[in-house]
Amino acid sequence: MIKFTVITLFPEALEPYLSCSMMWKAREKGLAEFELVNLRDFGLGPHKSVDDTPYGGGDGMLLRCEPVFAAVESVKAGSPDAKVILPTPVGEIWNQEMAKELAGTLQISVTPARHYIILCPHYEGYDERILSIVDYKVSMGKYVLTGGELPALIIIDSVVRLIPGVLGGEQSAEIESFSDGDNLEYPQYTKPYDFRGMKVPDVLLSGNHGEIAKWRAEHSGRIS
Ligand code: 6GU
Repeated sequence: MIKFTVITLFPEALEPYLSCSMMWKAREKGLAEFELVNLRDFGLGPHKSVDDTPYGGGDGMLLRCEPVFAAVESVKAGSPDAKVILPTPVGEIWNQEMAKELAGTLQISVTPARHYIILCPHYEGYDERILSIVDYKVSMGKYVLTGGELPALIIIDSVVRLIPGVLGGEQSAEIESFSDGDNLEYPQYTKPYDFRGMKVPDVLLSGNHGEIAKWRAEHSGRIS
């Protein structure tokens, strides 16, 4: 069982994705648990404020420390070993190895944490002191998003699909064979054989497993 707690100002943005397809199945099978915590609940004063202007001036608002620390501490109270992930465009660029590390499926992995807290920044950024409670800073690539919600879903999806039993047996075995090591992925086809004149490569219909494997190796691309 792996658990993700997402601390966010927009839990309603995450809920639908976590309630369908493989994420839902992972939940149903008891392999993954998702919890959404509304950062607003930890806001200050009658307006439940979570942000303020930057010292030194500048545009925009920054997430302030108090609500973020209070939210993380409330989750950690029941789960002291949970690790905190901060999606930020200045983090390490997320990749398959990192997904495996979190899933605990790396060969050389230390005992994986079973509970991850994803802290979604919003507005123009966050008070730097928030980093003192963060274990991993991760970026989804070299572009800027408005908040950490989409990155949180990407992290969760890429980790949960690696948990044994989440994908169907046949599918997972196949994915295993090309998500390891060199991350090879080859072109695939299903029926019909001829779609608007575009035909399936004949080798795939040959029944010759050696030739098929060779063709796939020759036509593989790298994920990364
Ligand atoms: Cl993790 N956050 C934001 N706000 N923008 C991003 C990102 C993360 N990764 C790429 N762009």
